[in-house]
Amino acid sequence: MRTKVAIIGAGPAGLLLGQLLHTYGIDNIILERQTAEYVLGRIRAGLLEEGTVKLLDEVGVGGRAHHEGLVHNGIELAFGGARHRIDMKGLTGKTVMIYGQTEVTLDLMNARKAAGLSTVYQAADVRPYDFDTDRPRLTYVKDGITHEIDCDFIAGCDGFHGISRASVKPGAIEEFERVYPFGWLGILSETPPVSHELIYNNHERGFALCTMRSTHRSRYYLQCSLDDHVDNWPDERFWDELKRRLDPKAASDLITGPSIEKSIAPLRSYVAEPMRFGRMFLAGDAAHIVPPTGAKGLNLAASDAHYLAGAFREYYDEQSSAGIDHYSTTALSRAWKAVRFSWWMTSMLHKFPDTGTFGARIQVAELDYVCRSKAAMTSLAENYTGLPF
Ligand code: FAS
Ligand code: PHB
Repeated sequence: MRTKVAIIGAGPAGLLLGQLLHTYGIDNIILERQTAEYVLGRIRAGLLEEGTVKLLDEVGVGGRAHHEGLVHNGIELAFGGARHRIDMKGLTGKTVMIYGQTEVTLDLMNARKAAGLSTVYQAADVRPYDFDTDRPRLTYVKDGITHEIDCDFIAGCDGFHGISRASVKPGAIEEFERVYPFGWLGILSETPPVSHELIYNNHERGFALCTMRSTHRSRYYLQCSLDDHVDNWPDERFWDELKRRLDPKAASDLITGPSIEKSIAPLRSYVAEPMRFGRMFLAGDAAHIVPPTGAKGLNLAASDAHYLAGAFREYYDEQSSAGIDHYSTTALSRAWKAVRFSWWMTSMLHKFPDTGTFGARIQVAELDYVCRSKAAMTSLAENYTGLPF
């Protein structure tokens, strides 16, 4: 079989790239090792930048997000028992939207299916070959049969543990990483959110985040140790600990209920440079990982897809390689700014065992400065709502 662009991975990066390419009339196929149900079952991101919503609109998939998504004008930072609102819309004119990654993925999957585009789920043992030549190809196994795909380009949208980055010769990649000494224990509950906007809590017992999926479905996170396990956290313990980390009003307003999902995610910052290897390009978590404190992971996957689709469009429509030659530089420039912001939010809000009481005072001083300075609040709001593409 032959196609123009072979995409590995049906997460947000791969699905959005595939839909953008379809919109530009560029033939593509997606190879996904899991089932669609498995991909949809992963509970991950929940917050979209305006730029990401605009991309969904560009591929005709934004309707349900506009109907069901919650537009937020601000967030709150809580420390020392008080909450401080950052008026993002007032400071930058921009907002964010609460709309779960699961819904984004479902909308993109449905659009792809409706357009009759090729997606191979349960594609096992995907292997990219000859991407350092002008005749790259992929093989994969489906129902015990090995298939081969000849293509012009390969897009590695297969996440942090995918095959595309792993297929690059080690000397060809420079990696930058910071692993944080804690994780996030997340819970999903069919309960009304404690507040109409997100609350990021710095507390001496550890970080806590109050977020949501709708007006009747809440998501909460607690900083936890890396060797912790979900089994150590029955619902009652989770709710008790969350109340201890919230300000008094939020603690008294909190409505608890049975969890419908509970999981622990490790936190790391990671960037692989470059994001292009001949005719194979990395996008999304395959190239970079951010701690979710800045709500950037899904949104970076979207901006990578935007840059890469534009580069392929230039190649096919204008016979120009300028876009593909500049893709890595352009995508890394925006990715590193999101990596910095996510690191800064994580450093300011979490309990770090090794920085002691001095570190805790520095955090409170930084939070106090941010919440009193229009310039500092504007900088936070600019980054949180998403820097320009
Ligand atoms: P994804 O990992 O989503 O998708 C990659 C796809 O490739 C997967 O479907 C995988 O099955 C497939 N694949 C992998 N290897 C393959 C192979 N060899 N062959 C074929 N297919 C293969 N971001 C936020 O902004 N906010 C959050 O709160 C947040 N929480 C997160 C919680 C967790 C537990 C995790 C892991 C991530 C979280 N993220 C969050 C980040 C997350 O949303 C990612 O940024 C986002 O999924 C990136 O999308 P993709 O790059 O498409 O990668
Ligand atoms: C979420 O809703 O899952 C979410 C929102 C903002 C974050 C992290 C996670 O910073």
